[in-house]
Amino acid sequence: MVIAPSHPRARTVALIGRNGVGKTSLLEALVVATGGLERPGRVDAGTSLCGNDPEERRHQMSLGIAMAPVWVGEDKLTLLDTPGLIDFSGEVERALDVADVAVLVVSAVDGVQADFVSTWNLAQEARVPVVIFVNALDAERADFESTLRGLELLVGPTLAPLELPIGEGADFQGVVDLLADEAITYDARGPRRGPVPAELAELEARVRSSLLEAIVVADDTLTERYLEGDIPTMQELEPALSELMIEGRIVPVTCGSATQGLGVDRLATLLDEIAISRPIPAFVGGNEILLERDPHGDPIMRAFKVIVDPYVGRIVVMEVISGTITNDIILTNTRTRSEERLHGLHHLFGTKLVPVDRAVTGDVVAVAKLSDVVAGDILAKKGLNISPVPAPVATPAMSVALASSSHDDDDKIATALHRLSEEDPSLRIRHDPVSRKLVVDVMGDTHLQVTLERLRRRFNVEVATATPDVQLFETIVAPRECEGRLKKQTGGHGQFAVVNLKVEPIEPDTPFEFVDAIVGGAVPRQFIGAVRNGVEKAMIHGGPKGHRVVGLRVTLLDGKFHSVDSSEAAFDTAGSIGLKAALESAGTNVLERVMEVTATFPTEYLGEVLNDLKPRRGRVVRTDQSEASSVMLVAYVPEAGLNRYGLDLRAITAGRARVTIVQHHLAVVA
Ligand SMILES: Nc1nc2c(ncn2[C@@H]2O[C@H](COP(=O)(O)OP(=O)(O)OP(=O)(O)O)[C@@H](O)[C@H]2O)c(=O)[nH]1
Ligand SMILES: [Mg+2]
Repeated sequence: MVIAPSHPRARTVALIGRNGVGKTSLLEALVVATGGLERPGRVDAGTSLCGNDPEERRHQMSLGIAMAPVWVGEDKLTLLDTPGLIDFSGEVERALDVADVAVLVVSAVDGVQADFVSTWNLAQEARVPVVIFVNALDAERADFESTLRGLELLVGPTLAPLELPIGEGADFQGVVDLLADEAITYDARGPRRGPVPAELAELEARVRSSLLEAIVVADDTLTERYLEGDIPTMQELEPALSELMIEGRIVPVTCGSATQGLGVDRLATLLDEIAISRPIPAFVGGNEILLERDPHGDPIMRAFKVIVDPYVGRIVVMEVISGTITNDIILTNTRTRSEERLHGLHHLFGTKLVPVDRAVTGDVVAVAKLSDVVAGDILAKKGLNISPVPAPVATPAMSVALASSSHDDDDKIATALHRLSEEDPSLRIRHDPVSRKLVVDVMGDTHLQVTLERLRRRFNVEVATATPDVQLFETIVAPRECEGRLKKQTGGHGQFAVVNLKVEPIEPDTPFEFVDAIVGGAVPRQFIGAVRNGVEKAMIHGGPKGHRVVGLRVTLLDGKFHSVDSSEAAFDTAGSIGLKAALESAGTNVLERVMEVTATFPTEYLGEVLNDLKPRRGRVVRTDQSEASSVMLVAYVPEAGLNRYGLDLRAITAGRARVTIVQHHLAVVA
């Protein structure tokens, strides 16, 4: 492996795109093309740098961010490989948070599909400049032209195709550089330049005009010239194109094959030219600002990923926001205010750690033995008051209850899950107080499956899963007066207490009300609290239908006591007896939780989203269409209909919905 001793500029590149388009293969090819590896490994043979943990191999897909550095000349680019399956889109968001530029990979076989659109949208939302790489041009059924048409439809006039493939499928040999107007073909000795083949003339003319249009549209002076009929030459357009690409105002398209290594060297050079260090949003002294990436500034770093390595232990991966970081530097974690010494900086080549002694602004380093640093933390020179802007919390797609054989196992499973969630922030663990079960929130079926496999392999725990219980409640149907009487004589002291209660329904969401209407000491003062306790205990214990009782006002109207045989315990029991009698004689209604669902998504999906709410017994409260292309929908939906809502909404809206779900009220089960 080539490791440059020093590197004045460092930046980060995220490889994004749908499942199986060739991101992990492209990372491998970029490392080879830039001299970091002699021969590429293969994802399908389990020999690639990234995507090689046992679960990744089993599922044949990337499951989390993986990385490797490449050097293009003196510059270092940290490549972040991301998973394509939508279950793991949280990882894509985290990579985009760090990236200076994103390579959006699309397969020339499948073209632009719904998943491509959702990844494109993620990059747009993160405001990361995008380069599109049309991959797999060597594959059978590769179709560059139709892929390009799909891209033109999605991206619009800012799409700037820089290259054309020469041949497709088994005939794929290289690319045409549209700016230089020359062909680059590849053989065993590498790339070779030559004239553009005549059979491509027609396509070249069309694609060059797309490129010309993209440059002209983004540049005012060129637009003016163009409108006056003065068409600039490609040589004249070149400087404008570079500038526009650097500013992220146009979307360049390049093409090639990751597994054949064709066109990949050109992508590396392009990335090096256009990636500039993006400023990082942060709170400084309480105000949100963009932190400039100053190589000569104070040392500041941000943690973005935690990895638990079987040999090294816990590793925190951090990007350098400003300044230079050297081995053994002491920085303050601005969240915990504790000082952290950075023993041992490393570069990560896939899973391999390579020690380095310094890291410059824009660089990414892995640091071991930082037990209190979590993803999102900022480490800075002592005295700097900088805190991170919290990342939005993704709504889980589904929840699953975990069943284990004993309580001891529960503790073990909870500990193991917490360890996994450090590496995988999309995994959330809760303890359901009613069913007393552990519940995990996951981003989809594959996410769940991988989590269970990791529990088994790493922690040796086996769990069964079940749909989480929906919590039900009950309340009295109508007001009722009842007596609670306890009279026992079992040798020595007896037990005696009588209470007369009026039990009436109130709003089920309001707290329990207890009214003391005793006059003349029918129940002595010191026993009134015990009556209330007894009533509350019976409510928690459950009504005639077995659910916790809520929404009651209980009035203690009257009672009787005995100077020797009455006690707190006796009045407590009498309170319980009285309440149970009232519930049984008046009858109860079962109540369920109704959640407020707030979803924002492109307006075109509104009809389908509304249809989907019907079988869930959802009631639309309002829709807000003040944003031109998206709609915000608020609906009340019973909890029972929501278990896989995140997943279904994602399918309906091609992953373009944001949704929050909070408890709103209780309602009688219809
Ligand atoms: N013919 C051909 N096959 C490719 C190319 N790139 C990738 N593949 C194959 O496509 C399959 C998936 O490639 P990966 O690199 O794992 O795809 P990915 O985008 O990382 O997939 P996820 O991690 O699941 O999102 C593998 O079997 C690769 O060998 C290519 O350029 N040409
Ligand atoms: Mg992959």
